[in-house]
Amino acid sequence: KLADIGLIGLAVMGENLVLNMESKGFSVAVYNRSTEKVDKFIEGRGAGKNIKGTHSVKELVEALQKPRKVMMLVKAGDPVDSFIEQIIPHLEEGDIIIDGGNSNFTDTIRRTEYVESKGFQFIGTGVSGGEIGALRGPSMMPGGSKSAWPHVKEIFQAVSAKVDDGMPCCDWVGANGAGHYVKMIHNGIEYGDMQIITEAYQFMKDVLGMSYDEMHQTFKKWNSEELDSYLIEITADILAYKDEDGEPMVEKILDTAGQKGTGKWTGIEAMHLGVPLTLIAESVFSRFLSAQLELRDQASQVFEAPAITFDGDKEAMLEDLKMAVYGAKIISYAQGYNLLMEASKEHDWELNYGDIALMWRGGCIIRSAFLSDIKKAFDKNPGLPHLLLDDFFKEKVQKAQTGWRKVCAVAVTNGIPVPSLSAALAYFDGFRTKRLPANLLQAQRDYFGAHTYERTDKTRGEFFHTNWTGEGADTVSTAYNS
Ligand code: 2AM
Repeated sequence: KLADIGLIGLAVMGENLVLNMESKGFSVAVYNRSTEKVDKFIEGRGAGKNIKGTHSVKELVEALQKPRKVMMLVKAGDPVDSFIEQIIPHLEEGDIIIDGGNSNFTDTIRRTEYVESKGFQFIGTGVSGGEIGALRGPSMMPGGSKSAWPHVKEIFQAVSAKVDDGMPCCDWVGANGAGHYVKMIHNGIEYGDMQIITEAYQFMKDVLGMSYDEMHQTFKKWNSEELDSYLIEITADILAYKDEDGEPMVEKILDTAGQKGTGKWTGIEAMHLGVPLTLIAESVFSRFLSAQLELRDQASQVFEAPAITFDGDKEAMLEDLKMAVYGAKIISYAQGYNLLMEASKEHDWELNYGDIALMWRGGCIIRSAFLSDIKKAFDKNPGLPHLLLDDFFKEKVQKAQTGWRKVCAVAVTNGIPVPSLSAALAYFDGFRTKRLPANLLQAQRDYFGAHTYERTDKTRGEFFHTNWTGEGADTVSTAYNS
């Protein structure tokens, strides 16, 4: 009997996804470049299950029901292109190649076009949730050849995480690279969420002088309130974890953050599309700063930190801190959605923002109760131009700002860095300010480069130049903008 789907790439994500598919009643054929891993899997975790091991791409493809679905979970980059070349000669019209790796969306756009040009279909899908997610139900974000979706929908939605009344955290995202784009934004938001939490941790530890047990209790409490989320939950767990000598494990870990680049991609995308994605960008930069260990070590010997002067009400400050985290989180998602909206226009994806919130609601690293509120906001108004203009979030940010401002002020006074909490607040203040000082900026540009400006008392699109010094010519700058 032919298998329902084929999977290439038996690293831990691949293995777990295969076991997940099989547990939902699908038969799976598997292949891996190093074929000994196929045998090991079939004899080990895959033993006695409806899983067929194969030892070549040809054998894999021939083991599948038509239209064939060949899914790759291999290292992003060249290996994906190499497998596409190996798979194509064995396909027939209507067959589908699926890339479930962490590919850059621009590669997915290119591959969709390429595979379609050969007469086949391509899906690039984000898969989030780590190893456990892959096994128990990940969040899945598929995009690519739309005509392929009806053929994989049943399998994808069966294996994906479910929330509330059984809603799958997987739906069609959009054409070509849309799925991997949404996965990229997910990862950027994940960087932001993690950074905000670490800033709260440092504030608790260094300003409020809290013990690890107290911090554990606080995050546990937060996880039962509006911040209820996977990342807050694991933070509570982590802070309670003691090393063999009884010391908090976290204290033993070197403070230099790693990254695989998806947060960086999100930041670069924001630059490309001109979107103020300040919180995620700060989070990426904060990781870079953490990685400059030696420079920081030198600087810490050169500069004295201000003495911590906080002597207020700790409990009240903790409520303020929660509001700071909550307010910044709203800003981060608002900025992320702002980028999604611009990308949707740029690439004609017609993204469904409520569905995206639902896909992130369970299974993935940023899963949280909060995402239900985002889903509600877009269900209420699918054309909502910005999350902060939704009544629910507007009210929440209004309420959060008092405590949030206090936290930033106390942090600044005490010399504790809160780059993301404060960048988000600065964004909020800029966003709600009717008149920004960009009028002066335009004047400067016109002064030194005759770049012209628009006037408050004339219609938009009419440009003016002032001869500021009396020495410049009347010629204005056009294409050449220095
Ligand atoms: P391997 O077991 O043969 O190394 C995650 O690393 C998955 O991607 C593994 O299944 C791994 O196969 C595969 N992979 C990594 N680099 C690859 C390459 N250059 N060509 C084919 N598969 C690769």
